[in-house]
Amino acid sequence: MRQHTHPFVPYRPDRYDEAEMVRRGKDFVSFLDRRRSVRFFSDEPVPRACIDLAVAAANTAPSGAHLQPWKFAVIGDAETKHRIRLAAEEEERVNYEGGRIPPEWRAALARLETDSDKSFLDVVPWIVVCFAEKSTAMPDGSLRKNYYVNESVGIACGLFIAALHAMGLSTLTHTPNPMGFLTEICERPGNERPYILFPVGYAAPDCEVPDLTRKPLTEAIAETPTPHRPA
Ligand code: IYR
Repeated sequence: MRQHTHPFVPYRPDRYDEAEMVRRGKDFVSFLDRRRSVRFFSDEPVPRACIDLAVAAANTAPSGAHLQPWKFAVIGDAETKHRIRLAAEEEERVNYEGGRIPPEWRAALARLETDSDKSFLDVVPWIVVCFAEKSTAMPDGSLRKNYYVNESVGIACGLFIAALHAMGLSTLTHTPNPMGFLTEICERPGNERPYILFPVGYAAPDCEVPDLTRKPLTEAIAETPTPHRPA
């Protein structure tokens, strides 16, 4: 028996035979591969329960020292969504029309056809803003430092995106730059910093996305001194 200084519980994750492992893996990849980032949304209402479920999925993420340094602000009222749109567009006008995005970056973005128009922020039924907590306010008023905040919150956001996709919902990993205005509009405390803004809804019936492909596995798997080639 291992001796522990803190409580531990047994953990027995599901096991499958090899054929079943591959089948499940392929199904999962095919499911994820059907996801696309969306900029054309329907204004059709989405149940709040679905947003809560996506946050619940995010909330399962592994995190540094299990300190779970994320907060998700859920905005569904038209007035706040509009304030966010106006503030995001103001910043993005400086980026696109004021030259804050350098030419090389502009060139990389060209195929996405993005511009300073962020009208989707008015259209979507929900905006979810993920905030990262560099530190967390404790009940006694002290501040507890968090660890690996970017890694933890990034993983949580990935799970959030996957959960929305599982429910037939669409989103965009939107990072209006800079996004300090979200702290003010969402009335969040100073220990939190806006991390990603997610417009959430159904894709518009006439939604289009850039015709992009994903890089092949041979490029995703790094060369190492002892190569294990993809099967
Ligand atoms: N923040 C800008 C620019 C932008 C940057 C990247 I990297 C993108 O993948 C897409 C857009 C905007 O939201 O338009």
